[in-house]
Amino acid sequence: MTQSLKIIWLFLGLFFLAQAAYAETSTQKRRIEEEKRATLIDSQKTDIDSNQRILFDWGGWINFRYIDYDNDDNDSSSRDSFDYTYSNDTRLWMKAFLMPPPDSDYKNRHSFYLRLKDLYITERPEDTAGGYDHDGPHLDYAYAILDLRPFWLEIGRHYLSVGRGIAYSDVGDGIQMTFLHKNWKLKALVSRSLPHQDNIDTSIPGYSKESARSFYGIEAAHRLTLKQTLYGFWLLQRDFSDSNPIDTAHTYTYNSQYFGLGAQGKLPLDIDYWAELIHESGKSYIFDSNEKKNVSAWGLNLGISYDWQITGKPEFSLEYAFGSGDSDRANVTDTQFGNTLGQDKNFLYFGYIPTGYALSPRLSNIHLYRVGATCVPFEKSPFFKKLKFGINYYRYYKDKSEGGIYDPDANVSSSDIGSEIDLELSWQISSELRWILQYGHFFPGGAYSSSNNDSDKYLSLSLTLTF
Ligand SMILES: [Ca+2]
Ligand SMILES: [Ca+2]
Ligand SMILES: [Ca+2]
Ligand SMILES: [Ca+2]
Repeated sequence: MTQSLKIIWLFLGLFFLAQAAYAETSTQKRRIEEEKRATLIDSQKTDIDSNQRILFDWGGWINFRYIDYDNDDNDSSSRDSFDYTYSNDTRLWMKAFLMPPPDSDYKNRHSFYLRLKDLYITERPEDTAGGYDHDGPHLDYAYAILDLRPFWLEIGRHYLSVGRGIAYSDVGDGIQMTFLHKNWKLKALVSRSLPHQDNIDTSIPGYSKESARSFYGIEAAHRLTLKQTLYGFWLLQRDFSDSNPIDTAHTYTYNSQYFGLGAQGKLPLDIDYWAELIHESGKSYIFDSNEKKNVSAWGLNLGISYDWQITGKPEFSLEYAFGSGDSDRANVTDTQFGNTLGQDKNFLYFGYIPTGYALSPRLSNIHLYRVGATCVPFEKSPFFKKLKFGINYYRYYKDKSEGGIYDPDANVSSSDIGSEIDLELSWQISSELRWILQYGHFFPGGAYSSSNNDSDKYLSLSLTLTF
């Protein structure tokens, strides 16, 4: 057995030795899926300089993960209902490219990509409320890209988004058309939520693995200079979800639209920046009275980051994110315990923004401040050159102190939600093996009552094999 194989088995062993709590909230599931998606993105690309007319390739990706979660309930005196999980996620992909003839003026490249997903999760010991969940095998992606330049048509099941992906980003069944001309990029999309997708509103009967929402979006981006891009988008979300069993006493329909403006590029000293402002409007229902109310909400994300070009590749970032809240809403995603009075000012969105490992809040009724750094400390070492260390510090405040946030335990009327420190150690051991450790510690603030303000801890160990 080689030295590197021994080390791999050592890390695998750590999976089964570590003991502690968990079951993911939907924001945690989403972050994990986004991180997986990022490591799979290369499988969707191809080598442009090939001389062959038809390229075909396939491969696989297997992720083993152990997650321990402690005091999701912020109460160390009561047993955690979420303790820990083991998961095994397998993705198999294939792709085919139809390339232009060599030495021809015709440059169009059409492609097809297919990916299957099979996720198996074991939650806590079987002698308690835990159990198994087998999600799959599902069709993860299946899409074709038709290159009709200056138009590109993407058809099928794939990842769609507008702007930075906060208002909307998800895998959906849909069509997207992109038009590129000089410094302009225009796109239009229509998509439908996936079958078996959980409803964002967990108060609707049968919310689990049942959701029916459609998204219609347009976006225009203009590159002003090589270093500055401005963009704007409009997104319409229509809710066709039904309660199951049918609940005639309550209406759960949540229809919304989003208008966004953004900019990204470089500041002096080569500092990267991004800025996006989103206004949400729409209609939601009050649970008890079934009164229809207007939604009027805001989202904002601002950030800068700097890559220092020295040994160790240090990178620093600063970020602010905001999602407006409603003072009479206890729950930020549901109709029940949702808006009870007047306008619904809660920002509810269908995309993603990273908000940390442990508290992992939605961007609703919250101000989030983040400062972070990453580095590659041993880039000169042959074995550890792809070992990367990252740290993030988060500070969270409520927008409306009387309102609730994504964590139901933060139910005291105080704007101080608390702070969190997240650490990540990732190591690309070889081209086939990647190991990641993530640890998050959330320190609750005044929004937690004195009997419910113990720290949340999150620990994840992950090993990914690709072939
Ligand atoms: Ca635990
Ligand atoms: Ca909590
Ligand atoms: Ca507990
Ligand atoms: Ca209200």
